[in-house]
Amino acid sequence: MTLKIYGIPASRAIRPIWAAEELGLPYENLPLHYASDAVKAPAYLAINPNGTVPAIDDDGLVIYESLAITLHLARKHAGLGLWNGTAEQDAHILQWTLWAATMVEPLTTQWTQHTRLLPAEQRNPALAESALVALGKPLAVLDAHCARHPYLLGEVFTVADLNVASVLHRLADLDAEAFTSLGEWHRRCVTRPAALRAFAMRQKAA
Ligand SMILES: N[C@@H](CCC(=O)N[C@@H](CS)C(=O)NCC(=O)O)C(=O)O
Repeated sequence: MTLKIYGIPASRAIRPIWAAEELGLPYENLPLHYASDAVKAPAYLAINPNGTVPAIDDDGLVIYESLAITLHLARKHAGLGLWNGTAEQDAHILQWTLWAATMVEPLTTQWTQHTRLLPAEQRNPALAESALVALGKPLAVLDAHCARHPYLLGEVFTVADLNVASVLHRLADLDAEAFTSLGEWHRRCVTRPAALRAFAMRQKAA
């Protein structure tokens, strides 16, 4: 198999898995758990020196950072459904991807850590709450955008939608309650056949 995706589906590895499913690419998933010794072992550190998942080996090209991986796959397979290859599209794809990585993901990570990922005794409800309050601002921006366009770049689903929707995944139910347009856009993204195939892998592995 020329495309190897490292990381269990119940991790940020779901992002490249979803992208590969959208693009119809054959791939092999190597289900390394992020909390296992294997991600800190020399063999894997040679692939991703951060000791985190995901990483990919795309026919010898090794990349880490989940959102960079999805951008790479979309560009390499331009025209297959995640990017049509125009400079205008590319600019907005980068805008939304960097927005999600810098304005949203640190807060969603803080919220997730303190609501479900950390052992109960280490969770701090005040930190969960302050992340949620701070998220109100970027989510209102996204909600206003989604009220005017079915997808982030307009009429068609692109890798920008995949990246932003996957960063927001854990918050989806809350978003749907507070931000109607955002919730509808998110549902459109995560009920795509490729998304459902990717998420089914997560459930199967759980
Ligand atoms: N910014 C990185 C974050 C990667 C990351 O933190 N992955 C988590 C799993 S979702 C992990 O491997 N954690 C293990 C650790 O931090 O030791 C990306 O998007 O790929």
